[in-house]
Amino acid sequence: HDLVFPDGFNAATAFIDRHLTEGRGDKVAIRWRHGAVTYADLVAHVNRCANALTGSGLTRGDRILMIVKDCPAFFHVFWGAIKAGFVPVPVNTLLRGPDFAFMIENSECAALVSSVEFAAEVKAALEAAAHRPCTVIEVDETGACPLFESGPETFDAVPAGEDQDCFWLYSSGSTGRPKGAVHRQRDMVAASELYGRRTLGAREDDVFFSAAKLFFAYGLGNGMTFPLWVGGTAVLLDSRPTPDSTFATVETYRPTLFFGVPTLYAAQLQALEQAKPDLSSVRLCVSAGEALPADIFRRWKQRTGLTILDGIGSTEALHIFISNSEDDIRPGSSGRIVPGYEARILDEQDREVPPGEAGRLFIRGPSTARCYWRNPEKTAATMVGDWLNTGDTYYQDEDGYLFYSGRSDDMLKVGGIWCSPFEIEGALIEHPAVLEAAVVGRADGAGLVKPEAWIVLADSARPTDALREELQQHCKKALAPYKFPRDLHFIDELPKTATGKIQRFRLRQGQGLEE
Ligand code: 3UK
Repeated sequence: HDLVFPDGFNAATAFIDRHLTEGRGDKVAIRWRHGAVTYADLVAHVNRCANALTGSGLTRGDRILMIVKDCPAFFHVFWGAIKAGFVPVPVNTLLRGPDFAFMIENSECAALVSSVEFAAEVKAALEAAAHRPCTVIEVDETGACPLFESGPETFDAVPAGEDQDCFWLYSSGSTGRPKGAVHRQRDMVAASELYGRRTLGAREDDVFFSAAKLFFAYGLGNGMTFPLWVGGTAVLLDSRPTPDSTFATVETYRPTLFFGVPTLYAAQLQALEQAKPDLSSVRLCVSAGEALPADIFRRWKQRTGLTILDGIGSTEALHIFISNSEDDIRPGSSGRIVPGYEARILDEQDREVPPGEAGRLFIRGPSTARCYWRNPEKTAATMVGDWLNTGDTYYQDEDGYLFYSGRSDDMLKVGGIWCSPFEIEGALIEHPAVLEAAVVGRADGAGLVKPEAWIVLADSARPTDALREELQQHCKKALAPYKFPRDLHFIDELPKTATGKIQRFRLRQGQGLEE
């Protein structure tokens, strides 16, 4: 890659401070339902936050756990932390108390900043966690927070370096706890320039609206780093992205770029049978998180006239590394490698496979995470030299287009978000009616995977629809709500091998399994 970084590079200078010297102070950086934030306001709030965090006794490299909804305060805390030499760790706000408790302990965060909307789960997490952050701060519904309501509006960035730790993002695996992917100061620059500007074609006059939230690497790029990199405007939605809420946001704020996941595009297409929203401001749509079925691409084009660019990214790579582009689209494919990244598809003996043959996808590039925090085994399996093992199976055709053909683990992507079948099984088994449970992914009519549970009931329980409903509610309460099984099948016994291993492929095929 051709990116150059000055000695002592601090990412906040490139994404925040630069806008004042470039004369963008009066331009709107962020719009949402509680108002607009200009670039000058943004710089002032970031600096106040940097001062307040520095004054609260944190030391360099300390983690700041962020359980913050999409609102300007997310920007202020994230960049204030980086500018002051601390490490922000934004986490999935849909998770539950026990998940947050694990992250508090694992990160040993010195501070925790959370939106008031998540107060109940945060309280439970603080009570359960063995580690206690010394600073605990709440952001109110309008985005106000004591960290940046007062204090000096200037702050000199703490010198860092392009390869110094900058922020973390947790990524979940099929087994075990989430892993903190440690990203460096250069990573957001690399993703914003190589994918955001050069591949997607993001520009200063763009208005960005990401239905994917900022705590996902996908949303973090779409909704924050790309707009800040090109000096554009970000539009934030602080509620659940539904067809209604996303259409209303497009009509109100007239974004030029829209970022969604396949499940949302499918739901929007269904809603468009009735609704007639004005989408005329949008020039381009992007999809990631899971493969975009070619049929959704075609129907969206037919209905709206708009192109969806599918691209694959990951938390560990920070953003998209294989992508379609506006003048080079192959529906059903993830596209070509983004210039600046390299891809290798390997067989079981680590030899490169010929075109047309599927293998394990490895990538290399300037935005990949350094390691997983305090997890040498998972780090060694994933960060192999400077190559990243994506865990995906891909093949490349003769023309260089790359096609997704499954995962090499049991992980499911549901609405673009990771979902471990073992975690859902664990929640089901906690219910007294359940003796055994196995969860597999099943594609719905649009070709998108949803969790499906196969359950052996305890002797005392009867297989009724009421029990199905109860088990679904139980999962929604115990887990992040998107993880509940959409279908439940009761069976007499789970298909197993002679050694007692559940035969998931038989459940996936659903063959010969009497209910
Ligand atoms: C899967 C895809 C096929 C694939 C992400 C854009 O999804 C993101 O990050 P995660 O860590 O998940 C990564 C995994 O998700 N996947 C993502 N996009 C696609 N599979 N086609 C796609 N277009 O298994 C990958 O390994 O949650 C997406 C930008 C940043 C991201 N973090």
